[in-house]
Amino acid sequence: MRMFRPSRLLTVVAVALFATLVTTTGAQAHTGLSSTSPAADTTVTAPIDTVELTFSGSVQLREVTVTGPDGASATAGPGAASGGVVSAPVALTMPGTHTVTYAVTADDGHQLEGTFTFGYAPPAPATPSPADVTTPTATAAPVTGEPSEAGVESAAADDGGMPSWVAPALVAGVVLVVLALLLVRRSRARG
Ligand SMILES: [Cu+2]
Repeated sequence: MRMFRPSRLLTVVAVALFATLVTTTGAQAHTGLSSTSPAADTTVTAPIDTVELTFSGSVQLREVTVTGPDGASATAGPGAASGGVVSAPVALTMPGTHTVTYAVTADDGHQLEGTFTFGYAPPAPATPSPADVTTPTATAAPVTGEPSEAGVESAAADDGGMPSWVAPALVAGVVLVVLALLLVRRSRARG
């Protein structure tokens, strides 16, 4: 009988150790970050207005920040936590890597902190429109702005070297001469 006692003791110890292990493992299922939107290390091509972090349990928000490629804040307002979802309004203005940094307190009292990044690569319809705007401005500027010498010179070149005022002056001169002749004839006819 004495021979079995040490083995029974061992069995009890083994069971106790196993139970402790199981209990500890169960307690280690802490709240964690389950997913994010945008997903970490992905690139969005369309503008988004919210970054969301989904945790495996309820959390209380301590801080959430989103910074753009230039390091400036890309958040458009204060973040909020609802259950296990933390959301942060954002306004993405710069293409490039954005960094999301969060700090929450899980319901089990543990502090969770972390960071992840996502890229922003919007389509570029912005490139043609500034060109369209610039082109008319550039062509309109010389015409309306300085019509003096540049305009006269280009007109002169088009007329084959003759200054642009010559033709109107000739016409005016001819008209004056004709009028003068008519007046002279009329006055002679009366007299
Ligand atoms: Cu925990």
